[in-house]
Amino acid sequence: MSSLVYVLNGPNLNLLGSREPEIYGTTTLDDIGALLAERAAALGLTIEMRQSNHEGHLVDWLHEAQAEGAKAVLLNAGAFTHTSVALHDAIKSVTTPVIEVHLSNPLAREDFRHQSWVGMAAKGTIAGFGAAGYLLALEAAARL
Ligand code: CA2
Repeated sequence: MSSLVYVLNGPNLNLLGSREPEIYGTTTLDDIGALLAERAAALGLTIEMRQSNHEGHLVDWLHEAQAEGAKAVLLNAGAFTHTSVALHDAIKSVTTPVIEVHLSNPLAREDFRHQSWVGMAAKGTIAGFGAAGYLLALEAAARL
C-alpha cells in the first residue's frame, strides 16, 4: 500500500494568510505544508503538496496521483469547486480516493458556494475547520 498522499490546492490559495483572515485565517499555505509534512511523518505517510491557479494543472495532477499509485488526494479546489465539471470528471476517472477540503464551510456562505462539483465525486468532505481541516483530512486518508 502506497504511503504517498497528494495535497492539491486551487486558485488564490497561494494568497492564504495575507488577505481575508476573518474567513481563511492567518496560516499560510507553506505553514499548512509544514504541518502536514510533520503529521504525515508521524503517520508513516509522505505528502506531495501543490498549488495552481489553473484548472488543467489540477486535472493533470489528479491523473498523476493515480499514475503514481498514491494512497489518496486531499483536494481544496478553491472556487473551481463550484464550477468545474472537468475536476468532477477527473475525480471520477481515477480510482485514487479524493478527500475534499475547505478552510471555510461553503454551505454556511453565499448560495453560489453551495454546489460542489468536487464533493459530488469525492470520497468525503472536511470543511469549516480552517487549516486544521487539512490535518483532519490527512488522518482520514491514513485510515482508508
Ligand atoms: O474555504 C475554502 O477553502 C474555499 O475552497 C476557498 C475558496 C472559495 O472560493 C471556496 O468557496 C471555499 C477561495 C480561496 C481564496 O483564497 C484566498 C486566500 C487569501 C485571500 C483571499 C482568497
